[in-house]
Amino acid sequence: MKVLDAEFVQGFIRMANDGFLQGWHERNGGNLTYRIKPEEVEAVKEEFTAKEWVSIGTTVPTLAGEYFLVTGSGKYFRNVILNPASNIAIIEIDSKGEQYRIVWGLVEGGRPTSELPSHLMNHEVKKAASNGKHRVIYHAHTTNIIALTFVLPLEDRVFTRELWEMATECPVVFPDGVGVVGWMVPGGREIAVATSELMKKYDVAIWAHHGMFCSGEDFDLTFGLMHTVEKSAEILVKMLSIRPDKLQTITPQNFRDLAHDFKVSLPEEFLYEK
Ligand code: 2HA
Ligand code: ZN
Repeated sequence: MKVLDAEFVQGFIRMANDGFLQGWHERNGGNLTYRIKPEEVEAVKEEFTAKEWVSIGTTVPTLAGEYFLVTGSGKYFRNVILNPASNIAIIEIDSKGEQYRIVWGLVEGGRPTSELPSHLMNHEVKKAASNGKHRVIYHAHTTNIIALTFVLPLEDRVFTRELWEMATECPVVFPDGVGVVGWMVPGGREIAVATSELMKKYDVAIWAHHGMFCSGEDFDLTFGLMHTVEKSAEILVKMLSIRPDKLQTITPQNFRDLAHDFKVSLPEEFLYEK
């Protein structure tokens, strides 16, 4: 089968375009990676031609031998749907988890996303934490979440609680909460380590004054998670723009009742009295 005919490639392209249409990918902002299933690699590998090995910049031993579909560094999400073979690539990880090589795509040249260290370290953590189920890592420049990082304390418990309060579905969609890292230089190992540390506990990590990372099992769940968190942030921005306080809200006991009926467990650390 041709790479571009494969369902996982079509799903990846659609997600990139959906993210662009949301306004989360100005210029070359954001990046997306998918850990390809062995049977999906098998189905398309006749089209692979391997390029040279390149250092990842960090070590991901538990991803040795895995293949990823990734967006390209400096490439624009809005162009992915028009010309996927020039804007995305399939990469293979070496047997030690230290290097990658391009086996398909980026036909006009280029490298995988500048955030490859963060993506791969997140994949390592989520692969282990989900028994291999999580396959998608998504980074986007979500406007309202970024705005909130200028006015809310950069604490997991504050972001989680405020986002939960803005829409009843939120605690059901992200019951583990969200993590936050303070401003850091993007692209390197340091921010990758900080993000993957948060990913041990959460499926969502917020980068102050920059954007968000989400992890999930498939494209629908991961896009849906990003969309839900950002929608909640939008409501909070609107609410704060109307007046700084709330006349009424969802209370800690309301959350406990919701958790009971929807059979999710909501950590008490987020249900503090204000
Ligand atoms: O330009 O989003 O964080 C890609 C990015 C870097
Ligand atoms: Zn970014």
